[in-house]
Amino acid sequence: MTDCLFCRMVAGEIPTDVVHETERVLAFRDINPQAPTHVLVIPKEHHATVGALVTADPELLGDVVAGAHVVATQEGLVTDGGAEPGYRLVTNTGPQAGQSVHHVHLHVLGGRGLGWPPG
Ligand code: D5M
Repeated sequence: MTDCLFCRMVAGEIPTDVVHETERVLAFRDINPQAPTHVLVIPKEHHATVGALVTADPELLGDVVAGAHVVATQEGLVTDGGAEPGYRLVTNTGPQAGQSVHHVHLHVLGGRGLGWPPG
């Protein structure tokens, strides 16, 4: 039994709205969506931050980014620089960035205009 929320979701202990899954990656809808599409993409293996993940297993980070691309494609957000809507990938690291779950995750955000710079 782990106290990591996302590890518990990987283990099937908490209801999870899964939109994409591979052997090593899970993608599910954020419980508090900030845009029409707001999906979190995580490695099933626990790594606290993106820095920890890329240091330990850069190939797995690639798998997570590939998972985000699949999700964006499924959601109709992928663009080649043309008129398609596009999307944003965010990974918050540490308290000043607002990381609240210490299991690395990519936010896939899209479906509305997104302001820049972020708050
Ligand atoms: O993002 C952590 C994100 O995790 C935040 O957007 C809410 C989301 N969250 C928290 N609990 C759940 C559950 N149970 N299901 C789905 N999504 C969840 P951070 O960048 O760490 O602030």
